[in-house]
Amino acid sequence: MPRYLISAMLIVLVFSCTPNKETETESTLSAQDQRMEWWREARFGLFIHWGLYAQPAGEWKGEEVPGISEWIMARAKIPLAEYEQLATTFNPVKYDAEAWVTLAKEAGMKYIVITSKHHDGFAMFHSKASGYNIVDATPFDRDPLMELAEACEKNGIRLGFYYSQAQDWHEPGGTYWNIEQGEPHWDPSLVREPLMNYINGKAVPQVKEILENYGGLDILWWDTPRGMTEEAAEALQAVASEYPDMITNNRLYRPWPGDFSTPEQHVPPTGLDYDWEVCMTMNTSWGFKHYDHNWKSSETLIRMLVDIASKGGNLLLNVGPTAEGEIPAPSIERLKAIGTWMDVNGESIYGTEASPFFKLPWGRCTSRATGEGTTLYLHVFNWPDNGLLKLPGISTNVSSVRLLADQAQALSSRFEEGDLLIELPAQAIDPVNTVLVVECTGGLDVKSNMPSLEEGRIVLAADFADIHNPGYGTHAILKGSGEDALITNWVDSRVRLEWMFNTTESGTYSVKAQVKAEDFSKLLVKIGEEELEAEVHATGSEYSEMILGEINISETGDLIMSIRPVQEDWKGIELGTLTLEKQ
Ligand code: FHN
Repeated sequence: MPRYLISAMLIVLVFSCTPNKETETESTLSAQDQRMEWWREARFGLFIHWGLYAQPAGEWKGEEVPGISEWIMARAKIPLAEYEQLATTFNPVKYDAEAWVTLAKEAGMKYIVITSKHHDGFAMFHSKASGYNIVDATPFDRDPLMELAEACEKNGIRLGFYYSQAQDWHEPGGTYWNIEQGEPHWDPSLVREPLMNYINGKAVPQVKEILENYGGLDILWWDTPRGMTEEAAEALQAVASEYPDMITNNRLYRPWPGDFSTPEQHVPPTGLDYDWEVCMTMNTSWGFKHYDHNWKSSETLIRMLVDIASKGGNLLLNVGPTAEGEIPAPSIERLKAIGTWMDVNGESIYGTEASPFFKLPWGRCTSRATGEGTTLYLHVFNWPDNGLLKLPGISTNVSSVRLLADQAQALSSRFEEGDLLIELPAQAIDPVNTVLVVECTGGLDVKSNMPSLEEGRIVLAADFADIHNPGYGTHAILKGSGEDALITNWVDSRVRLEWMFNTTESGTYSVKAQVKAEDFSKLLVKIGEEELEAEVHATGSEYSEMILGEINISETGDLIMSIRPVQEDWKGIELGTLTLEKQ
């Protein structure tokens, strides 16, 4: 059963039902579709993590504090009274809301979500419910979120506020990370009170303030429901539901569907059966951390946006402004590079739908229904050496193939053995991602290119793997395509790989793999209920083909093979093509 249905059912159990459930579900769904319309069109937004934590910027009393910078208060176990002192010097005089909004717009973003209150409990807006806010507690005599709301309104950018509804490390009733494990708050001066004191005394009034005073928010972005209760969620939801056009995410409570789900710091390997938005940092920390130089390249970010759009999701890309109120230069550089690409290619992202193809080794596809048929946008990451781009298993009428960046140039195409072959210019227009526009008229039928049994073998190329990377951790990276495709950087033992394939014959199969390993590691290969523990011996700096063992496949049809590290015996490997051979 799809996850959203399970969640929806649980919500119905948790929160009261109406006498006519069916009618309500139908009308709720269509109201949801309506309020989600702009968001589905937008595809790309800016996340801003900005608060007092930008001042220490990852360092406390001369020591670097590991982890994400907005967590410094908890990580360094800073007593309230000391952390509060940050407010007395927080004075972001270089803050320019118009400049931030213009930058987001230039990057091709259509909405902004900013932290109105993060876990440290400090409100970045003028709050009557708590004096611990930027207007009343700092020398900065301005409400930056009011200025941002005005700039967004002026520039036609949608606005959302992030609000940490459960974790509030500053309040006696607020929760913190290990509260559910019974761990005490690190500051004993904070004499604990019931959660509802905080919810009714601060969270509900503040949420009312942000919803009432900032011109009507488009998104309310809840975060970390640690220690939340049904009662607390009900109280907050009662406020949010006064704003039926506003979108909320799924983090109010567990389980809670909201309007969209929020994969964090990783891109799901396939599309999800629910609206979703990946939230992602450009370096590692959400809040500004002055020594976090782990920047993703513009190429990675552009391809990530495309990858997400090709699976039907949105990208909320983060910046962490400084305590002076400036967006760091490396973030600006990347946003501008994305904007340059979006200026030319935005049509292939906004309002598009997921790819109809199973896998495209050379890149990604986004699509759009037209009056006459379908427009396919082919995002070519790897420009083929032979000048021919293969669109596998497609049956349709192609009325034209053009380069999005140079529409005057029509490209020749022909069908061969059920594939569409497109003749490309010798050079890619944009080595990061050149987009082709294929106009299809009439129906569109796509035959899956899922690997299948042919002459006793099933070939599972690395670029056909679904990579399940953890949100926080080292990500495995796919390099190259086709026979040359490799899974590199597979060091985190939580990363697992999956391949879908089809077989018409059950029986015993040997599993062969091209592997590079500097040390001994163990893997668990699984197909259905069958498992194979495989030993990978060091190969040195070269790839070597090795037999991982034999596995029984008891069913036929579409199946999934997964490979995961054996945690205690994992040193990391690189992986090329896998082959299953019928014995
Ligand atoms: O703990 C927070 C973290 O600081 C950051 O705000 C992210 C953004 O999605 N949310 C939480 C972790 O899931």
